[in-house]
Formats: sequence, C-alpha cells, structure tokens
Amino acid sequence: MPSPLTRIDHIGIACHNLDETIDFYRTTYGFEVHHAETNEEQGVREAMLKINDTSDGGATYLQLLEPIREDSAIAKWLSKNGEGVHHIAFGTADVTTTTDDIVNKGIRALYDHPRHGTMGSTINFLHPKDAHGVLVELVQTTSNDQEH
Ligand code: V0V
Ligand code: CO
Repeated sequence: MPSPLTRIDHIGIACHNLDETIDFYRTTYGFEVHHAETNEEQGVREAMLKINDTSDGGATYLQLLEPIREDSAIAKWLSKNGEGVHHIAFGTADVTTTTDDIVNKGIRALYDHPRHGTMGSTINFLHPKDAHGVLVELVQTTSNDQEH
C-alpha cells in the first residue's frame, strides 16, 4: 500500500531572530519568503521559504520559526538546544485519518484534534519520544501551494 505521507512538506528550523535568519537564507542560498505569519496558539512568528514543487501537487518548504512567548515550544527548545532543525513535517491528504492510523500503532499524537497550521493548513504532531527522537508534524493543506 502506498504511504499516505506523500511529500516532505517542510522542515522546521528554530531561530532567535526571524528577520536575520531570512536574510541569511536569502543571501546564502537564494531562497525567498513565500509566506509569513504569526501563529498565536503555537507562540511563533514564522516564514515559509519554498524549495520545490512535489509530485502530489504540493510543495516543500523550509519553515523558519521565532518564538513570540517564553512559554512556547520553540522558546523552550531554543533555550535547551540553541538554533537548529526542530521538526520535520510530512504532507498528507487527510491529517485526521493519517494521525489516527499512526496512533493505532501505539505512537502518541500531541493533539486529540488537528490544529491550525501555516497557510490555512491543519496539523498534528507525533511525540519525538515515540518516533526515534524526531518531532514529526503531519500537515493537510487546504489548497496546495497557495498564499493565504
Ligand atoms: C523536545 N524533545 C525533542 C524535541 N522537543 N526531541 C526532538 N525534537 C524536538 N523538537 C525531547 C526533549 O529532548 C526531551 O527529551 C523530551 O522530548 C521532552 O521535551 P521537553 O524539553 O521537556 O519539552 P516538552 O515535553 O515540554 O515539549 C516537547 C513537545 C513540545 C514535543 C511536547 O515541543 C510540543 O508540544 N511541540 C509541538 C508544537 C510545536 O513544536 N510548535 C512549534 C512549531 P529527554 O530530555 O526527556 O530525553 S509550530 C508549526 O510547526 C506550525 C504552526 C506549522 O508548521 O504550521
Ligand atoms: Co511546522
């Protein structure tokens, strides 16, 4: 059976200063900001830098994340680890079903119901302690590769 996870949607990168980090990615690699927003619930300012389109009609991004609150997941992670790769996000057409199927394999999801993610997406996370040390995000986009 083919995997319901059809692309790497994004790699989440924690940073102290979003604007400086965007500049670094632009100057060093030539990546441009495709979309930026503040997610109050998650306690982040974030920017999506588009890397490539994917065969499922979506795209792969780098997601740069700066904390806006000291009690946010990103602030806690930065204080323990410093800047760097924070999570990997897989794209799926149905985040609820995909999450349920993985939970049925004995892996903890962080939320009972999907929450609001970037560009109008719906998201859930798998606990890194159940996933060989990787914080995994599952993403369902509303309409692939569009600005919101
Ligand atoms: C924590 N751990 C990690 C980790 N964060 N391991 C790998 N990758 C990470 N990113 C490990 C940590 O080293 C500890 O291991 C253990 O998990 C417990 O961590 P903690 O520091 O005590 O922190 P907790 O338990 O308070 O929080 C960890 C979780 C939290 C994963 C539960 O970060 C969380 O709720 N994350 C989901 C939300 C999120 O990350 N939001 C920001 C991105 P030891 O020391 O016990 O061995 S928002 C986003 O991506 C959006 C909006 C989007 O894409 O649209
Ligand atoms: Co993310």
